[in-house]
Amino acid sequence: MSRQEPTLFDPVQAGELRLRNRVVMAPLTRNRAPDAIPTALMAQYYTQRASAGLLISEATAISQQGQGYFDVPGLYGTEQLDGWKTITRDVHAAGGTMVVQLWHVGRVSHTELQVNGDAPVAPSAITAKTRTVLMRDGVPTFVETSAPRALRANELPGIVHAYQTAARNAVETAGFDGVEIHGANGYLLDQFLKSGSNSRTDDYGGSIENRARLMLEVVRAVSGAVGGGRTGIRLSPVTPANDAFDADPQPLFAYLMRELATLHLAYVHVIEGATGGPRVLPDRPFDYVAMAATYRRAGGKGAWMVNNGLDKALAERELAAGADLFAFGRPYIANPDLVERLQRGGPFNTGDRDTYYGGGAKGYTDYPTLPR
Ligand code: 8OZ
Repeated sequence: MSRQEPTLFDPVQAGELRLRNRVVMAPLTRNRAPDAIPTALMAQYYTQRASAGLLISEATAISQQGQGYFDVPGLYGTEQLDGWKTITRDVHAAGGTMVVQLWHVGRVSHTELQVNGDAPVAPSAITAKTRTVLMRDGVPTFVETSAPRALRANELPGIVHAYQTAARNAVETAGFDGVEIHGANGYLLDQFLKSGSNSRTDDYGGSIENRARLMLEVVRAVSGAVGGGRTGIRLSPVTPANDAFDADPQPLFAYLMRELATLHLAYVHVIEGATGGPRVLPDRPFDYVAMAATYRRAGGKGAWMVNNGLDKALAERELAAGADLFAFGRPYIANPDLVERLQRGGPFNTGDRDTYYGGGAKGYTDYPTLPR
């Protein structure tokens, strides 16, 4: 008898994480955490979505220096950890599994959000051609990012340590099942990785090995603290988000895959194409099949998670091609019961863009589920 092929709705193991299905809620910035403290409303929002195989939290700052937007949550204060603890308790009571996304924005920030109004930090003093969002008279407003200063090499151990501390607190104190290192979308670790934002001449710039060094130090420190089987990483090889650019990404990500394969991670999460945009960029070709094959050939056993513009049919094609987990972003804003809707073939609610970032319950916890 032939073995039954798994479906999107069958359980799967990702490192130490036993997931009840393969549908993942992608990390989604929603800017509803005043003073960086997670709220009861956020607990309601995540718990509504707990039928996902895995919930990945919105990007969450590991330190004040890692902050880049108004009202995004943190993991570096007692009240922040207490807020998350309520959320993970409620998600677990609903049978869900949840990791927190560890975030340092690097140069994608503004002096107003930094300690003492300092310049944001980056691999090099190169301003990102992008904007952040600050609150102005109660209205979320786009502003140009501030000019960053280059981190000194002797500051980098402190940054690695901040990731490690945040990860430990996330699991031991806040009750998360694991962590996802945000290595994508033009934030700090991606800034080090890519040639467009890193012109350093020390051990952290220049060659592929050097540009990948900080990210790999962070992965080792975090997985050392909470276990590789509770650690995932998110990558975006060619996204133009936040002015990210690498002149030759294929060998860069091949090197990363060979290194990550040795660290026994829960999963590798790959944004295919432009974050929230086209999956294929004519001026930025990239072979994701080759990237995954390099990881597997090097012995990588983590789950392979794909993201960007998925619908059921595309997720099923990627499943047949060997991917294990399927991260849905925007569909999860408007469909708390997305798993059931995918199972039934729809219908799907459409999200209201005006309430994506900031605000309260409207456009956040008020999307209907299907009648049972
Ligand atoms: C949208 C708005 C602000 C931040 C990312 C953390 O792109 C984000 C983000 C997305 O990874």
